[in-house]
Amino acid sequence: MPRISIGFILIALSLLLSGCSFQTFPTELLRAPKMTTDLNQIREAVSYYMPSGARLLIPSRHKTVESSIQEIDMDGDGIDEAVAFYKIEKTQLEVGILILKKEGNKWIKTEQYTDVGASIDYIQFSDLSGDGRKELLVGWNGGDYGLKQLNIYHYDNEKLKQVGQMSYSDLAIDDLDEDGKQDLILFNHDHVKMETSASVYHLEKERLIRIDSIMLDGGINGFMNVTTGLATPKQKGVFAEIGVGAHSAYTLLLTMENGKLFDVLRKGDFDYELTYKAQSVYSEDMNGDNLIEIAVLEEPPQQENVSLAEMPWITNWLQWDGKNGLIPVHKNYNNYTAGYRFDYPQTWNSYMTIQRNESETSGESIFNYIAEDKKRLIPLAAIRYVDNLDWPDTEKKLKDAMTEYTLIGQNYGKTIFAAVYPMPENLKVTDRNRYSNLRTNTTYLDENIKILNVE
Ligand SMILES: [Ca+2]
Ligand SMILES: [Ca+2]
Ligand SMILES: [Ca+2]
Repeated sequence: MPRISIGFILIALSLLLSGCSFQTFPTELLRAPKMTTDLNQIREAVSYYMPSGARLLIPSRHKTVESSIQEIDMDGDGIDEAVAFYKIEKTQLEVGILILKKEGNKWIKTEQYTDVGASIDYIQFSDLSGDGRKELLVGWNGGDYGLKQLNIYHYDNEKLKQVGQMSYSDLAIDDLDEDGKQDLILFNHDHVKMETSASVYHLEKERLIRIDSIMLDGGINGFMNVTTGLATPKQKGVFAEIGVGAHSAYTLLLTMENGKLFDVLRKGDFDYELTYKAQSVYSEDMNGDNLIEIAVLEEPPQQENVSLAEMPWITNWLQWDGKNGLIPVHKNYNNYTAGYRFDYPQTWNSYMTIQRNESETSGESIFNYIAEDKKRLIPLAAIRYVDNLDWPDTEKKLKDAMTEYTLIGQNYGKTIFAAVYPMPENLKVTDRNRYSNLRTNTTYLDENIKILNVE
């Protein structure tokens, strides 16, 4: 069964919501139904308590929290409070946190906290101290040298109290060693001193305690993405995509055991060739088996005259082997111009290559069999896209030519469709046999080409 892309859900939701008069965020609606019934009331209460000239803030980067108003049980009594973040437009560095609780039918203010910051990078609610109540973690943008500042607050007797403050470039929270205590991992990259480090902290009572720290590659551009999850069925890890050079990247995998951090895929002197890629691709659980895969990019055969920017990369998804290597688990072809992902047939091998031709309004990726003579390219399938306006005309032509095709969907104003080619008649026996083994059909293409997220 095809996995339903988030993009699809978002499109469906935005259609459902088009009649609403206030701005809503899809994530809020995907949670418990109570969100929708109370949300308007909370929004009204929040705007009542906000100072004049203030506007709500949304974290700029981390998508863990997509809304500026959160419903979360801060004091552990089983009832959700509402937490809002705002900025006062006139004073550039003043930001506010507002906490409301529900009394009877009304939302009333319990805390209004003012802090220094320009905008919000990150918001998270996590029980770092392990007392059953969640701490509020806010990452403020605007520090020196591009560093951000993480402030950690307890919520006690309806008041916020700052219990920790650290600078960071990127961060993650998870129980990495699965000992029941949340681990806070902070990455710091100082591009002036050319130093990078990863440190893990615990919050003990009201103090941040550093558990371990390791040095990383100092000569990097910075952190592009950080995610945590299972690296093997038994071990969690932190996966970080790190930018190097003009457009390249590598993925760092950190694990934690007995209070120590391990940089498990590093070879020798900050050599990460195992996960190096010419363009960044973020780690994710791409096959739905609950383990996070790391992506590397493979150049298909016969691309000698193709520039790196135009390369039709095949994405190879790899899992950690639990030691210092990686195991390939899946391949796909991603087209970010049209926004689709094509899960490669298992039978497709080194006899296959991809030709990609793209213009402003249309494009095609042709999947070719390389004949035994290594010269002739014989097409098996193609994924194409045209401007939505051109689709009726294109469809008529496909029908007139009796092309075997399937309509995949629409993304970024483009219509994506896939076609299969008939086998040419004049093939030699070897080519005929190989070509037959590689053949695909519109049912396979329909199920294995997915529209990528629309943001
Ligand atoms: Ca509560
Ligand atoms: Ca832990
Ligand atoms: Ca997976």
